[in-house]
Amino acid sequence: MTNVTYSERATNFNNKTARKLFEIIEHKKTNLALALDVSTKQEFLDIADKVGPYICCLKTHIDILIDFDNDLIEQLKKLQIKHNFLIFEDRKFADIGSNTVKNQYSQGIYRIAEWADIIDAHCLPGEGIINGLKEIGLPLNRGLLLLAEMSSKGNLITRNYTNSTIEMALNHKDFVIGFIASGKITLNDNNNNIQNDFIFMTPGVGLSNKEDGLGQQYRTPREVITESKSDIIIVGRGIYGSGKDVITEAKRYRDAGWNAYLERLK
Ligand code: 5IU
Repeated sequence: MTNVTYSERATNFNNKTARKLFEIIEHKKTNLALALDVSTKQEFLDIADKVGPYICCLKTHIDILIDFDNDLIEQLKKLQIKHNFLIFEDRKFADIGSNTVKNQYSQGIYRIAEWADIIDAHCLPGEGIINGLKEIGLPLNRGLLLLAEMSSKGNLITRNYTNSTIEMALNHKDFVIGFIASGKITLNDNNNNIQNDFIFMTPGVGLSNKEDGLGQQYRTPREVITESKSDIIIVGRGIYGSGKDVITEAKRYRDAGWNAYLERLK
């Protein structure tokens, strides 16, 4: 089960965004997602252009940018076509499903639904949040990730909460394409099919640091991909942190992530 290739996994999904993500991973031979939490448009576009060739997915926090404008989105879309990656807005929706999350997703100044292939949500409000987001996202062939676990120290997510999140995902396999988690997780620790039917993306990945002093906890690509059997490593400051050459670091993480995957396939 854990030695299934990314291309084989793609066939388990009807959702077009999920299939596209696996295609990009296999084509570019990278399971690296860049978490680009920088505050200016220029820095954002510059790093996205430099790192674009080495990633399958660009994870944004669009509300961090101090000079956000519509041109940024136009430029980002051009880079997406140039380098072939998906865009994941890590918005972590957490409000009630009705008009609130629907409007947060499609309206406001960011109009996330127009440009983000992937979004994520907490299931704390109940299944309505998925229904609300799905009304907007599914007609656009978008995909949703559910927050099943978090990498930060002392987070309040319990095993029961994770299990309930998985159950909600199973009811919405057309739109929920996967989870943010520390690795491949299973329902009630049973070895069931969710491992192949969902994408697992893991933040809190670093080759040098073990923590950031503010609660973030880092594990290596090998721990995440080979041992915990996740699909995608999400790396931020390990690549663009101060004094780092982003291209050198992006290649280093891409190689570490891909070699960890090849090791798992053996
Ligand atoms: N992120 C986490 N942990 C989580 C979730 C999201 O770190 O559990 I859910 C986000 C926060 C940041 C990125 O955007 O992933 C990690 O960035 P660094 O690699 O710079 O720590």
